[in-house]
Amino acid sequence: MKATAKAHTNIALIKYWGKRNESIILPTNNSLSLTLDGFYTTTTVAFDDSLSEDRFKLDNQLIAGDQYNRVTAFLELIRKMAGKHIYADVESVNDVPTAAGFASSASGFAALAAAGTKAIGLNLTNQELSQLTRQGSGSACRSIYGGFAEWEMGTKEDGSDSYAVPIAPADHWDIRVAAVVLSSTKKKVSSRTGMKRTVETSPFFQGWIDSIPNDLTQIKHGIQDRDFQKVGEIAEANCLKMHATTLGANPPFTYWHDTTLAVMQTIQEMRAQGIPAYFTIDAGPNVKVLYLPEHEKNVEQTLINLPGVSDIRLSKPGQGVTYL
Ligand code: 2P0
Repeated sequence: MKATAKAHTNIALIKYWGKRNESIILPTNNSLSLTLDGFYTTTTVAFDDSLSEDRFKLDNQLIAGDQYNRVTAFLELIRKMAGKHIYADVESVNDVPTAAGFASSASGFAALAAAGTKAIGLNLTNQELSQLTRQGSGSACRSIYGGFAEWEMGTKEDGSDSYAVPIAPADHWDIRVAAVVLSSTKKKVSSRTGMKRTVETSPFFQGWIDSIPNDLTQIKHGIQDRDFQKVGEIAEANCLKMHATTLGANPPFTYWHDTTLAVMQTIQEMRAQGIPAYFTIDAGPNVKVLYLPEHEKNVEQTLINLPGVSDIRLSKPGQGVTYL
């Protein structure tokens, strides 16, 4: 009753921003991401009938509090599915540098879902696994697949049609992502709080939702055709629209810092000089830059020299969940 799984994090090119059901995590729009090989979580789950409660170790530290509660609530879903009332020992190792501003919850819940279901003897399809993973953390459902994946929001209120589907595998296209790590990254509004406030109060939220279908259609064509300019332009514009909704919220907020803006401007200047590079930003101040392999040196050199930038972490497209 023991299994180990590895899952990579992902970066959304069309963002998930808004929930219609907070308890089973149903989104208000489809989203689309690229799984990244540079950032991953490896998790071992061992169910053991001598345990009287779940145990969760992250990077060799015993975890209590909110993080523990989220893990044990998720294990409860697995136990219910399997019809077995048995506690687990969970050991996770994160190779997702927190400072890089990636949600380790994406790789974390994807690895936990895969290892947990296998350990308890459930043999799920990827679709079933993605649907389950979604209930741990929304963006994690996309990490079941490698390369490009789309999370279909679904229409049913029981969540049975809300899961990710593969769009193109990792070897379809060698597109790169640089995570630009800023020296000061204090985050004031969590993505859960930010999303909720935006849905409930921002007059720009409906405009955001209305713009999604066209962005999705266009970016999927761009991915199929390996059209970097098209994919980059749509991803950058989609990110800016998501962040615009936060300025309309009550109370208003932004995830951007001064260095965030400096990196955004630098990317736009690079483009003006003929180097194709585009940015995207999640619910935090760090910037992710999309570029093609032939421009890697130039992108890295330009960004590392900016004041306020402390590190650059490069990544290629990554694989979906694997069992070790
Ligand atoms: C995304 N983000 O699509 C978007 C873009 C942040 C901005 O998914 O509440 O940690 O666990 O479902 O997945 C961050 O939110 O939120 C996120 P929950 P999650 O990647």
